[in-house]
Amino acid sequence: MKGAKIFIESLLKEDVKVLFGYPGGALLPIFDFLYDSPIKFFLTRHEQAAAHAADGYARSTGKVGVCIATSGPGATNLVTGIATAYMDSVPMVAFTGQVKTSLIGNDAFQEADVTGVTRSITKYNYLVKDAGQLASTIKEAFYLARTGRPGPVLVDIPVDVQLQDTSFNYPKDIDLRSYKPTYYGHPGQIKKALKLIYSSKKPVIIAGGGVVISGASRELVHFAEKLNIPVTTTLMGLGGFPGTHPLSLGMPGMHGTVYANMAITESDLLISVGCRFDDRVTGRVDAFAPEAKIIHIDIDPTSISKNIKVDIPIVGDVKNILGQMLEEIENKKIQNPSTWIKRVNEFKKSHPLVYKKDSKAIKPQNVVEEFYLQTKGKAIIVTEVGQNQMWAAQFYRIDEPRNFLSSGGLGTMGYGFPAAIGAKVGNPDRIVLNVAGDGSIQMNIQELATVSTYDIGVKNIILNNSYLGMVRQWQELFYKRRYSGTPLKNPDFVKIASGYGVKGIKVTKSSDVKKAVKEILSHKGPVIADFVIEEEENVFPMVPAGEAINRMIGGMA
Ligand SMILES: Cc1ncc(C[n+]2csc(CCOP(=O)(O)OP(=O)(O)O)c2C)c(N)n1
Repeated sequence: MKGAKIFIESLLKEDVKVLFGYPGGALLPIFDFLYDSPIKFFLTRHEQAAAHAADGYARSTGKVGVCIATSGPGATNLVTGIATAYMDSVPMVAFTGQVKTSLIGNDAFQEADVTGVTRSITKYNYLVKDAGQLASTIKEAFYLARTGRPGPVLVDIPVDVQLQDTSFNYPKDIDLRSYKPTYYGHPGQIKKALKLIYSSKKPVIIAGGGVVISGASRELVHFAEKLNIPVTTTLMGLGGFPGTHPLSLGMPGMHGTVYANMAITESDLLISVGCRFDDRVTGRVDAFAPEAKIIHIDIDPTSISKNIKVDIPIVGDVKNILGQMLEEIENKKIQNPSTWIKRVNEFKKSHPLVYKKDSKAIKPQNVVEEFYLQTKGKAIIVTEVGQNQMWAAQFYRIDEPRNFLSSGGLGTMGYGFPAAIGAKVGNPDRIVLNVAGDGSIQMNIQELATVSTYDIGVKNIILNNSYLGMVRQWQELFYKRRYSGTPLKNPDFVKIASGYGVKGIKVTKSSDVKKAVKEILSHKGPVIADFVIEEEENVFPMVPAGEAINRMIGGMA
């Protein structure tokens, strides 16, 4: 069997149904076999978009996302998408074509050392030099991508390897001696942690992306309810604990809720579940949870005490560990910290998320709220990066895991639209909204061609403030309103949509928001909606960079 055919057969063995990518000379043999394979291929209009689409597919379905690009510029165009997936622990396998093995290192036409380039942004990467190694390499790549702390794996396949004949044997099992993730928590550590929990008076759970990835939401709800502990969910953890649950504190950190940040600051015990203490969450590290002992549950031992020093680490899969803890506490009497819950609820009441309503100018928060109401909180929300991302996180309350997709770690503008394409392909019956800024949407706006070609009903909600809003906000607050490099002269988005054969709609008055949202949601196909919003609206509350998280500005009722 030819290497190219082995590639297709191996993907089928991995149950790959969809592939996002872009062809080129170094991939011709593979694309020839793809032509009549059952794998559905989606041609994006830029390789970066193929990587983000695979990422959105993976985050929304829990399956491994797969993308492919040709050698040289095709491969380097994938880099931002791979780095985005790496930072957010997304299971993805990226394939790249490579020049002939005999030409590698010769500065051949369209040659790039893609394994070198992606070494620090992949969980692992391979250059396959012999077709005899292809099947086992693909098996390993998928295994590595989805197990342990998931992440992107890249497989670089020279064109002559794709043409080489060999026999096809797809390995059944895998045994990597140097890769043995820990899945269950150490019983001694669990006992110690529970002892600390029983004696705490002001505990807070901080739930991160690990809860979503490991599918631990139900366990987390049981755990929090049983012990009556409030839960704050990071941007990556949104939906890992229901946003509408009475114990939910919303998001912590830079644009988190006042009550989440106050609860963390006053707490005597912080239980981190699959959260890696990103600096956007902690603010000034020495003032973060200053009174608290910290329990840190994480599958990745290198995350432990990396940003925040912890007292009790428990390494393993958070779903298993919460399960282990729930078994242990089964019949124990738990002290009910009702005074603490009362205090937290007072914070919630006195400092809700607010914004100034306006009868004329459209408020971005109101647009998000209106979508929340009309979709009954059931949409998959994808975001771009900037203010749009924060307004989506604050005002669309997410109750289910895998329903909020956002580039948290890398903060990649241009992520949202293609990731929404991947999410819609993986969940064709769901409403998929991409909450976007007028800057971000233009980073991958060419994907209108993709949604038009395959009729992928993604709704792009542009919160159009004619600025690179989040940067402008910092310039307003910390650089004397000197708007350097942030004003945007935008195109007519409705005309652009129409050029691609996509429905476009422009909304300029706040009184039209409700009707417009209804119109957008009732259209089956893709939409680009241009909401012209208050230009200098800010995201509040805000913790200035490097400040303690209880030193918030703005947004107080
Ligand atoms: C690829 C990339 N380039 C630059 C940035 C820095 N950055 C962060 S937010 C932002 C502004 C985003 O503007 P827009 O998409 O219009 O969204 P808004 O903040 O106005 O909602 C910029 C430039 C980034 N995150 N990603």
